[in-house]
Amino acid sequence: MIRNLIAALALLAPAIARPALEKPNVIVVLLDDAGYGDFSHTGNPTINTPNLSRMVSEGLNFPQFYCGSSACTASRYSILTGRNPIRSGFGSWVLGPESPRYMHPNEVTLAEGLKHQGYATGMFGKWHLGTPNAANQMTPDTLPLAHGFDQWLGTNVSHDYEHGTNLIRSNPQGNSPVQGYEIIEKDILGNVPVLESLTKRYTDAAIDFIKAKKDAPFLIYFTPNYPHLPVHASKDFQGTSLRGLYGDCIEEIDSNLGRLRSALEQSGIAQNTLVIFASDNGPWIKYQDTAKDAKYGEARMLIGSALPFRDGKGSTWEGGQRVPGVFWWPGTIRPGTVVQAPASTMDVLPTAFALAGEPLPTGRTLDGRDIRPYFNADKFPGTVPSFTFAFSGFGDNSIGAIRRGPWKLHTKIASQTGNNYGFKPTPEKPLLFNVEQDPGERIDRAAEQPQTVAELKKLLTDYAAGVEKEGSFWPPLPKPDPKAKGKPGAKPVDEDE
Ligand SMILES: [Ca+2]
Repeated sequence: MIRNLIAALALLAPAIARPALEKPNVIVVLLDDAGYGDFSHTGNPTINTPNLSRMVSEGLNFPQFYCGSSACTASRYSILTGRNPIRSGFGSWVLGPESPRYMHPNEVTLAEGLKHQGYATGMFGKWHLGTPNAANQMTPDTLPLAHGFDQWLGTNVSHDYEHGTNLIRSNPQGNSPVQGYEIIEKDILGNVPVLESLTKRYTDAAIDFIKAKKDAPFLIYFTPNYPHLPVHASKDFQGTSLRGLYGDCIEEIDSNLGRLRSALEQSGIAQNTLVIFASDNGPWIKYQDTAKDAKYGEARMLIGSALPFRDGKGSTWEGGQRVPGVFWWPGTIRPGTVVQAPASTMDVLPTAFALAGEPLPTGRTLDGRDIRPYFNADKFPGTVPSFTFAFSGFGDNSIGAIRRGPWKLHTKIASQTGNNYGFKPTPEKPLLFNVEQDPGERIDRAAEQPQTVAELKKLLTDYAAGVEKEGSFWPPLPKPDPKAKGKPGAKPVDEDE
């Protein structure tokens, strides 16, 4: 009787919270194709994102924040490995449902490192780093559980493939498409009820995960499918935003951000949790003038804004890779912190590993940095290494531009719009912009800054040579052969990005 009473009391007693800096929980929220200018805190006049604004006012805002690539797969490789996607060996910036390649098992991911430190690891949302298919012998190495995640609910690729986009969850008893998984819905592109349910469905699962894992450290990688085309919002949010369906979709994500926050607060672990918010690339402005599209509808109304930056998804202009970068950790990051120095999603892994006590992986180059001193210089003394950033905005992940300090040098330009804005750089005659004084990259300074041009040309050449020398975990691909459809070395067969 007494023993039962003590046991019952023990259940009622609140768990003793661990110190805030001891293996903090990490939640990474990564939107798909949202632009820099799509949020209240970046000045959008008709999209209301109060929950993100609250994270900004209570946490840290990086106005100069970059994602790892201007396309989905390559960017997701970067945030999960801390490495530039030119190191991936994918041979393409997007891996469709038929692509043979996937995240190589030798890569060390954010989830693997934190799992090694005892974290529970959950993923909720789009993966896009491999699909089991005939070209890779249906290997389960293509999917999240092979890369450090304990559980997953989400889609293997973007939701706009005619065939091969499936809503999948991990299930130890499941065997579709491979052992350990269960396909919940197949080919979801035309399945509007499922598409409208995704954002809330992922959040519900993430909240269940928070409640179940609150007494020990955890990682949540939360990757909504939106606002990638086709854009959807649930019935509760349709027609609620001044911006139309695109705004409804973003506001639904913002509202669910608030639900995640409430779950942390109700579980008493907000002070033990670092939340990071970013987008995987800029808005898909290739469709900004498309009045009617079979898959995407009136796409021109459903494209976000990269302003004040030029271009968007799929380009080496700043609009391809400038995204919101918000970090929230109450009690550790001081409210209202603004760090004007540049940072990127590649910094997430080295920073999270340092917080968890996990050594950095060896035998490979990491491009990201430990940026903890930006959070709070008293709690994390030290200096952050200087920022050098290579832009790999091409289908083959090759480098077209490099930034150091305020200067950005372009040797070739990628844009899905077909517009070069009047510029024609070459490796011999590159463009040079001061992207702090001229964020829209309008005024070429190359002629008046020959010394800077020479230094950045050398930096780019040396960086590319270093990548070439190190290689990737995948063998080199043969030269593209348009006839070799679906085989390694083939031109990517999937246009979806
Ligand atoms: Ca994307």
